Amino acid sequence: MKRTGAQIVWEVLTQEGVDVVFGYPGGAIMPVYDAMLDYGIHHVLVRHEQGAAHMADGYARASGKVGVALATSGPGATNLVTGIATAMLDSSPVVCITGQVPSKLLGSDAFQETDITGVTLPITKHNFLVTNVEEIAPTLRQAFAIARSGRPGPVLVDITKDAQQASCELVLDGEVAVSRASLPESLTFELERALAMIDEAEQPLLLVGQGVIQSGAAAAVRALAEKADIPVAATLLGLGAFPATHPLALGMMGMHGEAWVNHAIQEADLIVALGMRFDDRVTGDPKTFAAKAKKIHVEIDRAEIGKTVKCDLNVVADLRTVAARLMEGAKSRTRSPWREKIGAMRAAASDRDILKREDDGRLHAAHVIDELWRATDGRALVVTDVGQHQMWEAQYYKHERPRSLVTSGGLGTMGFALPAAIGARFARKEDEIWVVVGDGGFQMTACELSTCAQEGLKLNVAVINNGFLGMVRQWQEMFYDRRYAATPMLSPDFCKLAEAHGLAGLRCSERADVRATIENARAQSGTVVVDFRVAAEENVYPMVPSGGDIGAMIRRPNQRVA
Ligand SMILES: Cc1ncc(C[n+]2csc(CCOP(=O)(O)OP(=O)(O)O)c2C)c(N)n1
Ligand SMILES: [Mg+2]
Repeated sequence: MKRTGAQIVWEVLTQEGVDVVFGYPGGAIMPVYDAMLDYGIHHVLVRHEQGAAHMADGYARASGKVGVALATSGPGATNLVTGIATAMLDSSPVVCITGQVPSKLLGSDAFQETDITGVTLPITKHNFLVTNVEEIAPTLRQAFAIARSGRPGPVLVDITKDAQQASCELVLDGEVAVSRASLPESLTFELERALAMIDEAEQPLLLVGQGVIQSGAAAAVRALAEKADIPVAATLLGLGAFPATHPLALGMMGMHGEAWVNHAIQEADLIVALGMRFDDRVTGDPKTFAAKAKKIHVEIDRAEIGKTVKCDLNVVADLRTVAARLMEGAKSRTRSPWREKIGAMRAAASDRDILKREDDGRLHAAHVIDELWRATDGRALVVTDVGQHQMWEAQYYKHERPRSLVTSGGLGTMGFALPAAIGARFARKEDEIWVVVGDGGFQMTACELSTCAQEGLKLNVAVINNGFLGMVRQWQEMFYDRRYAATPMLSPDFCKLAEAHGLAGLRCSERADVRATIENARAQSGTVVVDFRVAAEENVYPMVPSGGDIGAMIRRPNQRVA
């Protein structure tokens, strides 16, 4: 039976198992929108296309499935760009479908024409321009296969309006071939070497990244850590890959990592990096990073090998398979001296913990996050924005399970949290979701509150309101002589903003009221925005100055423990 290109788009989405798409209509995508009414896929009307890309990304991160965003040509497509770049840097499987001007107008500066495949070339895993109806089905299917295979990433498919309107026979059979990372025989040598290096090490560490979560290796990694008695540190995106309250869990590494984690990395004689890419926020100066350690890198993307840190052994393969093989082959042993050494470093750091300081009468973000963790029993899905609040969340919310934290790491995209949480809401219908967002980032995409209202969604939004673009202010305080250029920020009344959208708003400025406010928000059926008025000039510690030695952290000024 013949179908139009627009119908074929929905046929393929249906076949791919897509149950929700996030988008915004316009001239060049109207045929696809018209055909949508005849298909059973739920469409979420966003308020800005950036939101559509973040929602698709949040859906993907929360579910492990491919998220889909839809937009028109020109400004619709370019509004997706920040969201696509965010998904690219964090390896999130997203397919963006954009309408394009009719093929006979391509290159003529037609109304709302932008060369979006040109624009997104460096920020997509792959992209396509489709001008022929016959190519729509095979191209879209390939887009899904590319987005989810190997190291996942965003794929954009730009379809001209005439291709959407034309008709052809639809054939949807057969597998779509994509190259898959396999574990060739030759890797046996690498695995044996890795096992020997692990066994010889006295002070080894496992460094877990998002790849552990995405490849489904978390259980095997945990078993490996337990069998070989190896402490585990996580990257920001690796939080949740290993249970935070496990005795071998050390916490987050890097620029705002825990002091004992960074010291342990500098003391280690072996690091086994699993599904992480030695981001500069992790390594600081790569020359001084883990200088005493031999290094093993297990990674699916060959392009990451040796990019910043040269390792002694590289294993380019599917992490789930490698972790299972390492777990099987590892010798059972204990490493109590090493664990005790790290334990002592941890104890020495505890008097700098913000929660243990004498009550100065002010509400701190750490109080809010700690209460949130306790109130939700560590089981919520937390979606964070970018800034100080993001780092406090990473430090104080203890993530026990994979996919319990969604955050923009690589690109550090302010405005990510609210739309990403909306996407996550569709992926995780049963789970409690908390958005942790700064007063600055919230204002970038707060228009999506209207989407929450229209869709009748339940989200809890904790605005950590410090009256500043806090993370930039912190750098100004530390490195620019406290000259606060363009960081004090006036915000609207967030409670009234919520109310204007038909949603509930709550305010909390006292430490004693945090728990009751959280419970109040949880008890309401719709989306609630909580304006937590926190101390203005508080800093995230420890801090490794950009490009510095991770062992040389700026520490919180020591205060007497109450
Ligand atoms: C889109 C975007 N613009 C600028 C920045 C630079 N930046 C990083 S953190 C930050 C401040 C964030 O302020 P806020 O949202 O209030 O969070 P806080 O740090 O105060 O917790 C800024 C401006 C960014 N990361 N993303
Ligand atoms: Mg702020």
